Order: sequence, then structure tokens, then C-alpha cells
Amino acid sequence: MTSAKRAGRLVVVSNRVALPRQTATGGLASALQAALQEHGGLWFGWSGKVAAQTGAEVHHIADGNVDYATIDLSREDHDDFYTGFANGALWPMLHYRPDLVDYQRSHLDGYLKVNELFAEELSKLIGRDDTIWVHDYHLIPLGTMLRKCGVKNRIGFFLHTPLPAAGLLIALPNHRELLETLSSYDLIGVHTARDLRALEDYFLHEAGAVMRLGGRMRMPGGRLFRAAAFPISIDTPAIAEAARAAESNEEIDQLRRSLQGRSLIIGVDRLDYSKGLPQRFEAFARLLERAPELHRKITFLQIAPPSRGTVQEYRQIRRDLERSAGHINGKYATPDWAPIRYINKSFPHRLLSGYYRTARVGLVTPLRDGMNLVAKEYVACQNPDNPGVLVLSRFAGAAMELTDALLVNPADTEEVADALQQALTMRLSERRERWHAMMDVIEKNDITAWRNTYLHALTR
Ligand code: GDG
Repeated sequence: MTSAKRAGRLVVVSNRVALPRQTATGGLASALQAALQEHGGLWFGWSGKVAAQTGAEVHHIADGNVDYATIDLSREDHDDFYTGFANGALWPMLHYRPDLVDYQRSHLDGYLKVNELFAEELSKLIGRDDTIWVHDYHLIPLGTMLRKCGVKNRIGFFLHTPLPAAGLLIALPNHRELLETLSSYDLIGVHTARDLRALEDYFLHEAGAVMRLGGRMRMPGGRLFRAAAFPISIDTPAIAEAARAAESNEEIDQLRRSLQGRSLIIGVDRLDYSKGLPQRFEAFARLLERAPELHRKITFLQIAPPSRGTVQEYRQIRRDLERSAGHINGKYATPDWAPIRYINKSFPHRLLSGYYRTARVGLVTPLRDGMNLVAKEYVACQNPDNPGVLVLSRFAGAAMELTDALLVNPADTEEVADALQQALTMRLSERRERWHAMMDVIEKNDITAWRNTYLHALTR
């Protein structure tokens, strides 16, 4: 470790890095970017490129007071670390889907090896007073690997996915080898109290840790660490402003005109099995089946940009949804009305915010979700004089805060159909009351508050 680097920077580490002037960076990326600009810092991660050798060279880009450092992955390391272990085993496990876990020891070995290489390269770039903030399930063991390289700095970790109960986590082979490495961090952040309970339960009852006064956990070897819930949020004022501005956007107007006075229901999700899309389509079909009076009066727009398209489960869900949308439209459409508009591509944020504002109902029904930023974005984008209604899964972290949404069990198609009907017929006074309560939550806890609360807890 070199010590001549500038003192007191923030060092963010994540699998993917949002390089300057890249589009579609998303809510998290811009939050971290703002934190880095404020403190001055370094963002380290994978370049997104596959090359002949992992980490053969570190690519540097400087932008203002922020440095970006990325490394390439070899094909084999990419397949083991990213596709194999992170997305083939950890993602389904963390989303309560042990049935989809494809565990292979060679994938775990590749995952550990890439984390080790990350640590080796990163440790050369760290100054003595830097604060390190590691993100997400791709990099669970990075803290331990950094400690092995002699890094003594404050290191925090934030998990963006849910964390299932210990009883489920132990189904992952070699879970202790992996999860105990979390104790090398000084602070572990999760989204909700439920995730925190799961983490504490795992450490206290599986990993032999004890809870000390003041809420720190102590590992059998003596290492002390803390864990707490920090619900992530969005840039509420900026998103609300973008939605206001979108009112005069020609493309938003086109959507509005195409609806011909019909109420719009909107869903926006990465195409992922955790988002509950097949069940959502089924619930919408159930609504059409039992409420013929709504035919030709509603339109459901589902935007589902493809994600991680190479993995088998994703190809399958794509096929299932195309079939389901085709089936529903085939059954209920009329020459001038199609009940579902299903779009498999992404849109710029400025359009999304206008779409959200146009929609009478935001339909957000993941089977499991760490937080779900779409739910918060939908609320932020509403017109205060005539807000829409959020229908939200109880199993999204956002449901812990947005308690004035219509909360549903996404697997219960009857309940979701009920909620849709209630949302579509809700009086303005109730819509406004619910919206105000939710807006209040995301105005108080916006992305700036999230990042400051976390960094304050890490560095105090
Ligand atoms: C993970 C966790 C947690 C979506 N479609 C388009 C687009 N998006 C943007 C949304 C939103 C973001 O992507 C999605 O965030 P979510 O939170 O809803 O879901 P994940 O991607 O699964 O995120 C999740 C999050 O991390 C943060 O911790 O909440 O639980 O799974 O910002 O607006 N953006 C653009 N075009 C699209 O078509 N530009």
C-alpha cells in the first residue's frame, strides 16, 4: 500500500463503474457519483470489458476531482465470477430462489480469485486516510482480501439485494467461507430491518458471533463490526422536476394522445425473475376477466429492458412473457384497443418520468426486491393536483417505507387484481392523501440523506 496518495478521499468499489458522460447510469450510479464529487475520490471496478487476461492493466480516467480506475476480466474469470457465481448462485439465493441456484465450486473459486485480484490492484491505489465503500453481492469477500493486503482503513459494505433468513442461507454450499468474510468490514449496510434481522441471525446463530453492548457484533476471533439498515432512495427533487418538465415533451404527449382517455397502468422493471412479471401479467388478465366494464378503458404499459440476456432463466422469462402478452391481447383486444403494451427495451430517464406521471397506476410487484427504486420514482413523478396510485409488493424493501401504497402479495393474483380495481376507481381526495404521505417519506429520506447517513455511520 502506498501512503503518498491524497488524504481523506472516498473510494467507491462496485462491479460496474459508471464512467463520466456515460448514459443510463441509473439512480445508484448518480448518487455515488455525487458523493464522490463532494468528497473527491476514486471509483474502482470492472471495466465491463472482457480481455485476454484479468487485471493486466488498470485503466485510469480523471474527471474533475474524481478518478476512475477499472480493470478488464478474462473470459474465464468473467464466466466464473460474474455469470457463474454472482448471477448464477448468489442472485437467486439472495432473492429466496434456492431452486434456481446453479452452484459450482469452480465458479466460487473464480469469484474468490477475482475479488482477490480486485483487492491487489485496489490496495495499490489507496491512501492512508481514505474511506472505502464497497457495493453489492459481487464483492462480498473484498473486505477480507483488502485486509490481507494490509489495508487498515475504514471499509464499509452495502448490500443492494435482500438478505434471506439464515435457515435459507445455509442451503448455499460453503456459505460460511463466503458470508463470514463480511465481518472484515467495519459497517455492513442493508436496506431494511428485515434484512438486518436476517444478517444478525446468521452471524449470531451460524457464525458464532456475539452481540456486544452498543450493537456491535464480535466474531470468535475478536473482530468487531457493525450492521444497520439504510434504506436507499432517489434524488427526489430532481426526479420530480424532470417529471414536471416532461409534461411539455412531444413524446409524452404522443403517449397521452394514444391512450384516447384510457387510464394507464405502468410497470418498469429490468427483465428479471425477481420482478414477478409473469404473475403481474396474470393478475392483469384476471382483472380483465372479472371486470368487463374496464375493457377498452385501461391500458397496461410494461417496460422491461433486457438484463443479463445470456443466462438461461432470463431467456425463458422473456419467452414466457411474450407468450402471455400475446395471449392476453389475442383474447381481449379489439381492432382499436390492445390491453397490454409490452416493450422490451430501455428508455431515457426523462421519458420514463413523463410516462410515470401519465400513469394512473404504478404497478410494482416484485416477488423479492432489496428496495425497488421504481416505486419511489413513480411517487416522485406524480402531479400533486392529480396523483396516481402505487400498487406495491409487500416483498419489496420499499414497502417498509411506502406504507400508503396499496400493498399486495404479488403471488396472489386475486389480491393484485383487487388492488388494481381499487386504484383505478379511487377518489381524488384519497389519492392525494396517500400520495402526500409517501412523498413526505421520500422527501425526508432522499438519496443525499441515504449516502450521508451511511458515510457518517461508517466514519464516526
Ligand atoms: C438493485 C436492487 C435496489 C429501469 N428501466 C429503465 C431504467 N430503469 C432504472 C429505474 C431505476 C433502476 O433502473 C432500477 O432500480 P430498481 O431498484 O427498481 O431495481 P434493480 O435494478 O434490480 O436494482 C434493488 C437497487 O439495486 C438499489 O439498491 O433498489 O432492489 O435489485 O432507477 O428507473 N432506466 C432507464 N431506462 C429504462 O428503460 N434510463
